[in-house]
Amino acid sequence: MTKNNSILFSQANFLGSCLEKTQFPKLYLQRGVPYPEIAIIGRSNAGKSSVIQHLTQKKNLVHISATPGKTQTINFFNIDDKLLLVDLPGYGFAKIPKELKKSWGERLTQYLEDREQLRLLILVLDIRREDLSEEDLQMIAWAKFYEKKILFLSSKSDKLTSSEKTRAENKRTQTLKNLMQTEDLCHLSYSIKDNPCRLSLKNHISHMITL
Ligand SMILES: Nc1nc2c(ncn2[C@@H]2O[C@H](COP(=O)(O)OP(=O)(O)OP(=O)(O)O)[C@@H](O)[C@H]2O)c(=O)[nH]1
Ligand SMILES: [Mg+2]
Repeated sequence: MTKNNSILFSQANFLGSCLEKTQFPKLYLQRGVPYPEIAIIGRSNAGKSSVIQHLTQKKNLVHISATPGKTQTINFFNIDDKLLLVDLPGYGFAKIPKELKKSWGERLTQYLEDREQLRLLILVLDIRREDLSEEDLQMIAWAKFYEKKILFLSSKSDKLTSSEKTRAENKRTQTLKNLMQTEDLCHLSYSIKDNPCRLSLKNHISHMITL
């Protein structure tokens, strides 16, 4: 029997913006099974919210800004009444006050540890950055420890020439293979200016999570 597992991202509705785990939405499929969840994570300004907007093709669903630190809360979206997509505040933005930074870190950790239904992490990494940040490495270590799947997205690929892009992709794939200690990983380049990227991301997501 073949099951249609494709996620179309044809409907996206904002469910709420919160910081405390008591406020996280609780949506259930039949028999009390929570909606599976995908979280988009990465450095501030990496392009996380832009990926959500591009994927859902819905204007004004998320806040996008050239200034880092735009998304400051955890934002939940209902996708096709099948799953939740979560836009997380970015890490690594130097200019936010120390106290706020600390509480973001704690809240991010709280989110990650609370959401058993988290099926997939999409780690957004600006393709132009040669090295992964300390926080990126921590995220990868966390995902490995909790056996969460990760899809690596090298964002803003339109900012490089085709040869620079190939070089950056290959180098990063190798870095990620070393870190994950596997040949079997999912690493895609992404540009919000490119429709085939969106289709490819949708296909990969549909393959990586079971509904
Ligand atoms: N050229 C180009 N610009 C992009 C792309 N993706 C994102 N951007 C730009 O990068 C900037 C940051 O994008 P956001 O989506 O707000 O980044 P974010 O990761 O959500 O940032 P925080 O909410 O601060 O953590 C914006 O100016 C976007 O327009 C892309 O694929 N190509
Ligand atoms: Mg954002």
